Amino acid sequence: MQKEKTLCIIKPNAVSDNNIGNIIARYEKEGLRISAIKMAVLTKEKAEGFYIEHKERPFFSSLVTFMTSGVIVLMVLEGEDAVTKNRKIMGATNPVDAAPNTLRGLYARSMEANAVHGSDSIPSAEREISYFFTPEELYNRF
Ligand code: IDP
Ligand code: MG
Repeated sequence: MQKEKTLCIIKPNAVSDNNIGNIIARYEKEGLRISAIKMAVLTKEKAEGFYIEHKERPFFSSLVTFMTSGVIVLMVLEGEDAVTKNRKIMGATNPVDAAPNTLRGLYARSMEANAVHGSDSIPSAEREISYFFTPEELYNRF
C-alpha cells in the first residue's frame, strides 16, 4: 500500500447540519491525516468546472445549484491507500445503498445532498487537489 492524497469536500448539507466535526473525527479515527483544510462558498463557474465530467448528466445543473448553496469544507486527506479508503468511509453515492456506518449512511439527506465528496482515482485526486489548493497550502503529514 502506498501513501496517497485525496480530496474530500464536506458538502453544504453536512456543514448546515453541524457535522463538520463528526466527519473529520471519523477520518482521523480511520488513520487519515488532514494535510490542508479550508472553508469556501463556490461560485457557479467553480462548481461547474469541478464537476465538468458530469456536464451532460441530467442532474448537473441541480448539483451545481446545491454545491453553491452554502458553505463547504475542502480538505486534502493523506494516508495509506487514501483514495480507496475515503471512498469506503464515504459509502455509496445513493444513501439508500450506503452502509449505515458510512458517512453517507449517517449524514446524507438525498442522492444529491450526500454529505461528502471523495476523489475516485489518483489522477482525479491530483486534478481536484490542484483545482482548490496551491502546493504551499499542503502540509505533508507523513
Ligand atoms: P460520487 O460522488 O459518489 O463519486 P458521482 O457519480 O461522481 O458520485 O456524482 C457526483 C455527485 O453528483 C454525487 O455525489 C451526487 O451529489 C450527485 N449525483 C450523482 N448522481 C445523481 C442523481 O442521479 N441525482 C442527483 N444527484 C446525483
Ligand atoms: Mg465522483
